[in-house]
Amino acid sequence: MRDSPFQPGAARAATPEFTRAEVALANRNSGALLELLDCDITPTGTHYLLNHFDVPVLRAQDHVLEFDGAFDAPYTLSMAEIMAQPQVTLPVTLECAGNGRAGMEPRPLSMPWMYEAVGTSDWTGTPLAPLLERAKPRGSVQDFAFFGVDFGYDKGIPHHYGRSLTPAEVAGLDALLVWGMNGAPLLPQHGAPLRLIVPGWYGMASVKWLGRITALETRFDGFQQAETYRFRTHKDDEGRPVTQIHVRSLIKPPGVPDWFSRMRRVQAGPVALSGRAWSGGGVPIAKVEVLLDGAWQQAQLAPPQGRYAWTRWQIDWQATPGQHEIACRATDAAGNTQPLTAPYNLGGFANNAPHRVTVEVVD
Ligand SMILES: Nc1nc2c(c(=O)[nH]1)N[C@H]1C(S)=C(S)[C@@H](COP(=O)(O)O)O[C@H]1N2
Ligand SMILES: [Mo]
Repeated sequence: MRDSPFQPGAARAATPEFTRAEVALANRNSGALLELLDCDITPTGTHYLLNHFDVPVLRAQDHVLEFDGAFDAPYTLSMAEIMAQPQVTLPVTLECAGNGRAGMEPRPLSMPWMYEAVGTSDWTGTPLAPLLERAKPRGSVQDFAFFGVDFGYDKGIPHHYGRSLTPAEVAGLDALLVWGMNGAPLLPQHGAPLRLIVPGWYGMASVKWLGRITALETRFDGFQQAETYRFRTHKDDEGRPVTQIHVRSLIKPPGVPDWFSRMRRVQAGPVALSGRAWSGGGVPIAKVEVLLDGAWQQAQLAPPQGRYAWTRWQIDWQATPGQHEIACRATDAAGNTQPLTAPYNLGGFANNAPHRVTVEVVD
């Protein structure tokens, strides 16, 4: 394994591709380590992060969740009262809607995710719906708005991070109020002491540092709901809201990496390739295909890990010397397949084009 297929100092181009602001965002918002895709549950400290503003440090003993607005019985709950509710633990794959953004042309300027904005955790909490019911929402309610404690500016607009769900969406989703992650209390950067988890939807719906739920008799028009997280093709396009996760898959990169280029060195011969595939809305994965030596070949799927969690796939490859590009693409049970090029949108959302990995196979 000592012969190097990589040139010393090759590919260290000085041309800046990403702006300083994008690199600064990438330093704050870490992504998954693809070599850990073998783990059914992403080790907690390696779960991706997406924090729009600053991480608030909140004490569970002081934190409360307020229900206000168009409820007939508005109330406030302490963390102790929330944690005394019926408890469930659910494995859920969370993915940022911006995953794949850096691969869109032209690249929208925001967090420059390539492939790594995804992870699976065992989330512990209590169902949201019964606690909303207890506050007696009026029949006229159109939206429930969920507000984080975090506050900042985007495009000049000051706001608490806030997202909404309609009463029909709440009824159809298994949303949880969550205080635990992988058997431990939530970490500050993942929303401690309380967050929402909306299984099957992109991560933006899973509001962290949840402090207030407001029932509205109009549609919620907060920045993170109405201004962003929409599929828009031009500036004046009203767009469609980003909701469920689109089908996607990743490869655990085989062999060993080159530090700078991340290209892989693989020994010729049989190679066991594996990875993960997932879709949104609780729809199972039906098929994963892997591009090997120019042909898409069907991988084997492991049994599903849960309705909202990713599925492991594997395939054997006879690697022959030379440079190869391998790729994978999944199809879900609703018949959605990853497109070779995802449709462009201004926000760079839901780019689920196949994951491609370049490998140098050596004898
Ligand atoms: N309050 C609050 N909630 C938030 C965010 C945020 O910035 N503030 N980011 C959202 C986005 S865009 C994503 S992808 C997920 C990321 O959750 P994680 O950092 O725990 O992986 O949290 C969501 N919830
Ligand atoms: Mo996100």
